[in-house]
Amino acid sequence: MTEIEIFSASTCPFAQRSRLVLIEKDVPFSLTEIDLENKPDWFLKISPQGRVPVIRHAKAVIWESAVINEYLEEVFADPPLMPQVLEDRARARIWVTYANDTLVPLFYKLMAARDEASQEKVGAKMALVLEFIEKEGLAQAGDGPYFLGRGPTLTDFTFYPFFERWPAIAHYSGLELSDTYPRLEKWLAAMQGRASVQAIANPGDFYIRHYESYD
Ligand SMILES: N[C@@H](CCC(=O)N[C@@H](CS)C(=O)NCC(=O)O)C(=O)O
Repeated sequence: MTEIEIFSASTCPFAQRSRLVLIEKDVPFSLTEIDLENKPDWFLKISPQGRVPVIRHAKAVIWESAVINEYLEEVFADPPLMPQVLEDRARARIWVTYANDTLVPLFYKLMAARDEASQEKVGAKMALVLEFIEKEGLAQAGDGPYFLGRGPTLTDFTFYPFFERWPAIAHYSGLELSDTYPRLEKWLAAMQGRASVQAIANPGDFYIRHYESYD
């Protein structure tokens, strides 16, 4: 039985976060792809801000990927994608907030930077963010490979879509994920090895084409 409907767009990193959580939890769902350039009227009635992702579960309509993911975690508790220890749960949320407040806006700023001066300026800020993730976020996980240790949590699925799109960042801004960030590389390899990620991953070229004229 289909329990959940998700309204999504294949290019959307926020929708990808929630699709990954649904797959990880093995929740039956139906997916409706929305053309964001040409949103149908019926979709605008479901999604108050006209954005994806949105899920519908019985009478509940929920949006904002971080909120959707917390909702899925509460309704479909098994397998858990949050740590059990309260302090660790708080830490997972700290990094979800960091992804949303710091990484994501800078990601789009860097994607939009198409001249050398702004690439250098925004690229330097992004390098600091990567270093912070490496030395403050992933370092606390011991041998990792995930943000909270040996098992993935909502935090990992919050960050991952932006790193799947990194080939486009590297292509347009020149900022590679080099071996300066060994923990980040190990984390990315662990994420790329997951069946959920492989089931819906797009290749780098897909994103290079998608972000060709981004501003
Ligand atoms: N903060 C939201 C962001 C969602 C978002 O920006 N979605 C984009 C696609 S990636 C969208 O629907 N854009 C269409 C629009 O804003 O008109 C979340 O985490 O779900």
